[in-house]
Parts: sequence; structure tokens; C-alpha cells
Amino acid sequence: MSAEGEAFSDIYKVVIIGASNVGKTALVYRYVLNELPPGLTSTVGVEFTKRVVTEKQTGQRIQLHIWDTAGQEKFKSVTKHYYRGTDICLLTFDLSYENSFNEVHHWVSEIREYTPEGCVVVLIGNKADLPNRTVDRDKALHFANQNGFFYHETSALWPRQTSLLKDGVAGGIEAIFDKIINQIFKSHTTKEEPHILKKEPLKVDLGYMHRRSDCEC
Ligand SMILES: Nc1nc2c(ncn2[C@@H]2O[C@H](COP(=O)(O)OP(=O)(O)OP(=O)(O)O)[C@@H](O)[C@H]2O)c(=O)[nH]1
Ligand SMILES: [Mg+2]
Repeated sequence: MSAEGEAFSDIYKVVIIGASNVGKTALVYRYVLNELPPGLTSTVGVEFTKRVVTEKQTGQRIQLHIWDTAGQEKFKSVTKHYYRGTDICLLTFDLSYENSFNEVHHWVSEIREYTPEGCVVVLIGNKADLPNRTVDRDKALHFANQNGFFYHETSALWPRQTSLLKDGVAGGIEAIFDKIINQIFKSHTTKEEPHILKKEPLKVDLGYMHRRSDCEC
């Protein structure tokens, strides 16, 4: 997959995890290229891609290093090697397939064990375009709150710029990234140096969503 080769001031590591077939690769393609993957192949091991983004409030440009992991059982031992230094972890499930939501528990254990303090975790319910939703929003939102994660719903079929809907929970994958990145920048920017990004543990506050380290469970 190609990536934009523009200047940037800092690099952030993004890892996308979750059960097989929930749409992780489709979401990464949608975010980076605004299209769907050409084939229907399950990811083998891990795939890497990059994207340079501009934070809208400050104009700061950062490069995201995105690691798309395989959800298949046989690759579970591989995935855990990719959490080190993660800034943003996208834990994905399929809104139309309850088992994929039940499997989220496995990934939460991995997140707790392997991601660094300050890693922002976003629970993503994908395939919001499908009519046969089986995972209740309140249940997913509650789970995210309990664990100190952000919660969003999206579809890899939606254009990436699709705005966040009025509820603030569903929207295009780019709108979701924008919101997270904006929060990260807010927490890293000081009054004295408004455009200097600080690599410190993140302090993100989005009301109903809390950062991982706030969790007392
Ligand atoms: N309707 C719908 N289908 C989707 C969506 N996202 C992905 N799919 C389909 O779901 C299937 C699996 O998508 P992938 O992106 O390969 O899933 P994955 O999570 O990367 O799977 P692994 O690589 O095996 O871990 C493909 O047929 C996609 O076209 C979505 O938002 N809506
Ligand atoms: Mg994949």
C-alpha cells in the first residue's frame, strides 16, 4: 500500500487488533487510501503501512505507522510482539457478529500486558452499514467505559471523511482518527509552546470515554 511522503514532526504507532474477519484490513485501506482492499484475503502475520496527517487545530503534521495484525487464531502468538511502543490501539469487532465482541476480552488482556502506559485504546464496532446488528451499543459503550477505552462505530464501506453523526459515536474512520489525534495534541500542547508536540503519557478526556490508565478494574 502506498503512503504520502510529506514532511512531518513526529511519528505515532498505531496497532489494529481484533478477531479475524471483523474488517481490520478494510478499515486500514479505507483510512490510508479511501478505498477497499483489492482482494478478499485474510492477513498473514502483520502488514505495515504509513500515513501523514495534519492535526486540524494546530496544523502540526505527524506520521502514523499503522500495523495491521492478523486475527486468525494461528497468528495470536505473533501479534503480541507488535504492541511495544504503541500510541494508539484500535480494538475492533464486528457489530453484526456477537462472537467477535465476546472475543474482545482476549485482546483486552493482551493490551493490559503489552501496551505501554498512556496508550490510547479505541474500541471500534465495525460494519455499522449492515442492518443485522447484534451487539447493542449501550453494552459496547459500557464495556469501553469500564475499561477506560474510547468507543466508536464505523463502516469500512463509508467514505473515510463521513462526519461523525450527531450521536458522536458513529462516523467515518477518518473522523474517528481526527478526534483521537486532536485529543492527543490537546494533551501534548503547552500554552508556552502551542505547536510543540510532547511525547509524554497521554491525558485524554472525551467525557464518556476515558484513557486506559484511569481504569480501576
Ligand atoms: N459490510 C461490511 N463488510 C465489511 C466491512 N469491513 C470489512 N468487511 C468485509 O469483511 C470481510 C473481512 O474483512 P477484513 O478486512 O479482511 O477482515 P480482517 O479483520 O482484516 O481479518 P483478518 O485479516 O483475518 O484478521 C471482507 O469480506 C470485507 O469486505 C464493513 O464495514 N462492512
Ligand atoms: Mg486483515
